[in-house]
Amino acid sequence: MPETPLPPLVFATRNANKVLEVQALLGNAYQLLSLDSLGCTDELPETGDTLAYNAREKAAFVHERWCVDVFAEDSGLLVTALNGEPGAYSARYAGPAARDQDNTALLLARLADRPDREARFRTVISLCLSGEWHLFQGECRGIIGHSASGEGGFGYDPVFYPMLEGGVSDRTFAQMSRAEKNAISHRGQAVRALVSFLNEQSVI
Ligand code: ITT
Repeated sequence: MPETPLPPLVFATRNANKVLEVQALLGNAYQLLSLDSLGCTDELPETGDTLAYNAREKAAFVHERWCVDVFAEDSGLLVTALNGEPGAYSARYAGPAARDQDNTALLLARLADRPDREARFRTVISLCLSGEWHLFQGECRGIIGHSASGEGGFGYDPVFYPMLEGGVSDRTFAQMSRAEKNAISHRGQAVRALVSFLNEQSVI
């Protein structure tokens, strides 16, 4: 019997870390296509100041050009003592060409004399399926440490201590395995909501 081809789904991102995290959650139920495999070399637009706007803008850009089922996500770190900064600007907090270390260093500097270290990561996923739009979200609360710890993950992971059921974790996201992070992370929650929606649509 020939195998039924898996439904293709494009993940509109240029962030290879995100693809690895999402692929682990999707398992083998989809043919997760990258922008490269579509032949898309354009820079994805991200012009809004909210995560929801940017997620939809990225997915719409791909949908309009390739007419494929596609999702995009936008994530950010919202720090309470900084009135929700860096938020939708998380990737560019220290400037347009900022590296993860630059952004993290700026965050630690801005929080240097602040006792309130509360923060949350937030993810919004925008899915265009058969021309219909859907939104999924996830959030993970935690505390910003005073210095970076751990080699894993990306972005602000080395300074983020997630809140667990029994209290704040004694390890940053960067000190956890990908599976440990996925189980509690903002992106993990949003992707599980996406997968369960796709299951309900009998797409799998
Ligand atoms: P896209 O191609 O999907 O846009 P990106 O890296 O630009 O990839 P975002 O626009 O979602 O990603 O930027 C979010 C930034 O927020 C990202 O560069 C990190 O600095 C931070 N961030 C998002 N998720 C994170 C996570 O799980 N751990 C640590 N930092 C994260």
